[in-house]
Amino acid sequence: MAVKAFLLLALAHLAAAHFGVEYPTWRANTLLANTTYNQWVYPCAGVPSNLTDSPRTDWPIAGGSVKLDLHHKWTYVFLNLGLGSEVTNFNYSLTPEFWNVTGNGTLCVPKLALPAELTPADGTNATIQVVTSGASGSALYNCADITFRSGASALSSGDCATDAGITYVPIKQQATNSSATTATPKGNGATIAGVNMAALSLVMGLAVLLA
Ligand SMILES: [Cu+2]
Repeated sequence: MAVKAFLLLALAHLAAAHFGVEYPTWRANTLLANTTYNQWVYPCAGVPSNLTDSPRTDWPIAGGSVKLDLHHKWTYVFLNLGLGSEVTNFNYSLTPEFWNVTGNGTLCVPKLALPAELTPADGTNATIQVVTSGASGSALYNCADITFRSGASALSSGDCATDAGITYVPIKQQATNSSATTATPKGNGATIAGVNMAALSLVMGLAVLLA
């Protein structure tokens, strides 16, 4: 009975959790129960890039909107981009400061800037990869195919509303505090670090069980 209940809970998690990409339109709905798609699979949840019926959204040439449907209580979000019609290398980061998102529901960012070195021509195909990560460090993936268009515009503020209760904080990469790295630990530093790591592992393990 316990095993059956656990399996039902696991299945409920598959259906209810993870995340969706509302804009640009994702390659396929990877949350549907009757697909073999799996958001744990890099780079695009197992959705191939050559589906004949997959949508391709016209997206502004200088960067546009991204709208996500987040189901977890908190998540880290990374957005990457690769050029081409069948992208295998997502070598541009659209989130040099990745997002620490608290709350679940709709998160819409009106205009995502492109990296300075990326200046696509009108009509260039590309794919945006959305990566989310939680406490365990393992990641979930979805992709949305776009065409850069000089005539395309960002979503209106009415179409790009973020649900109340959702906040996101871009995480700045910080230079290491030099005094902290050069300081000599008092007492047995290795033991202290080991204890902390064990405690951290335990917390993360519990988080996985509860996720
Ligand atoms: Cu989930």
